[in-house]
Amino acid sequence: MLSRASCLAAQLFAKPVARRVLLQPAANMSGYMKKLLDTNVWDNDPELYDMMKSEKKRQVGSLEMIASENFTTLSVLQCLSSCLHNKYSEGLPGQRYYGGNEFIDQVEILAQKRALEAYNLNPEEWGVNVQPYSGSPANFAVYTAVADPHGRIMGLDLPDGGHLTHGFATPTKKISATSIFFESMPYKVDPVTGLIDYAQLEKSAKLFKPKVIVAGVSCYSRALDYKKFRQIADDVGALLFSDMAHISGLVAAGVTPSPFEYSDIVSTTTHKSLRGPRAGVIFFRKGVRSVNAKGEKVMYDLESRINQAVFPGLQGGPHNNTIAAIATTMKQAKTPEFKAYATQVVANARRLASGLQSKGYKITTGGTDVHMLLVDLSNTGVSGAKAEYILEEINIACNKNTVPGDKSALNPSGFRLGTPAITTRGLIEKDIDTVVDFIDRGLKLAKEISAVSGPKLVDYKRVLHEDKTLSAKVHALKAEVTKFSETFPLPGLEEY
Ligand code: DSN
Repeated sequence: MLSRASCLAAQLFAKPVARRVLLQPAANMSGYMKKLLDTNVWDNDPELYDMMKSEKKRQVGSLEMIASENFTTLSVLQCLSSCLHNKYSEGLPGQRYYGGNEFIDQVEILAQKRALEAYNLNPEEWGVNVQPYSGSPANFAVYTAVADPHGRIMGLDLPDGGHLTHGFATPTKKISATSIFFESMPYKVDPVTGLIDYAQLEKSAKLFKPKVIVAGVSCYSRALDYKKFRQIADDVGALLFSDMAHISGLVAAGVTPSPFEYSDIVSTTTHKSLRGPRAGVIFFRKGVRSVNAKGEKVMYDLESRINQAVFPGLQGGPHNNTIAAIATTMKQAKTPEFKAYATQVVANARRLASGLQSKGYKITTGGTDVHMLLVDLSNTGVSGAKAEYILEEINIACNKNTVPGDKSALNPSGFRLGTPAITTRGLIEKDIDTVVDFIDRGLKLAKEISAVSGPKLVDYKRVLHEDKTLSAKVHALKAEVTKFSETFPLPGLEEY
């Protein structure tokens, strides 16, 4: 695969940033103005700045393996901290409710154009809204636009790998606003294979007759069968809404199947595998939807519905600094370096899965096609929570996760791992082998601790910290992980 040097695009990394103010106070400025212009966070708010520095140190010294996280680029950080942040611009380009938006309009139009280009979409057939504050608001805007109150929605159940916004509810409580304000019915994975049970989805959809079927995941390591989703949606007259938040970087790079061919609507966050700012984007179809029995064209009406659901339906002024950051992210996503990055993300995830399997761990679905994988610890004596805790203690960040067949989302039997962030830092396959070794040693320590503590997490944490022999082993392993992690650069600003 890639050499470390070529894997790390030069523009990702910052030159040392001098501590400087951009404007010098003029002699005739009043005291409060001088103070404003002279103020920087490190002098003005050392208490907060110390926290920011600590977080930076944590990021440098840890292996970030939460599948939805990434380290964004210097260009994105510069957009986020730019003067674009200062402007209100409710409305769309050319139709704002506030003056002074000449350049903001240019920025948003550029972000829209580049978002379509990043996914090779024809602007005659697809439109895009780049204003959602993040993925959850984007998804809620989609439902608001196309499903009436109490309209029916089907999404992958949260314990099976779906996202909260796809309609999560327990038997006794509606958890997500999607299930509170709409009627949601989940579809599931096969408890044995861990794969989406499309046959059951098809049967349920015929009974439930949803308005919207969501093809999207938060924890699922295989490519989705969008063609099958389309067929099921067509059979019941539903819209197919793909939430590609996790995989949008991989889709842009062409290393995983694209949802666009089969979907009516596609949403994404921009900060996961796409490596941009924390934001959301909604793509929607335009033009002819179908031709009816009389031979008349039925047109899509998604554009105004979705735009109005975002604003004024759910949001106020768009975050223009973030929209600029989306624009530069979409430009980066078209580069050969980004394609190489996304290819390496998947290669690293596959290596991670096979490495853990070779050490005897069960990987749900038997491996991965994408950037993440799910380690199933059922019947090992170590719960997902215990695994997450020990790994955090040794500076590997991940999250506990339900595995197929788990009864409770609160006490899951597995943990999720992802490679977008560590790949941004330059890790390649041979480094992943070292990571596998760290994880394996961490989980073996978890077993040792559990043998002393018994099943309860609270006792496990106490033993981990209070048993001198065990805590010394944890500290020694943490020191190794930290030393290894610190050899990989972190993009962004040097100071924080
Ligand atoms: N929280 C994200 C994830 O981890 O999948 C999704 O919003």
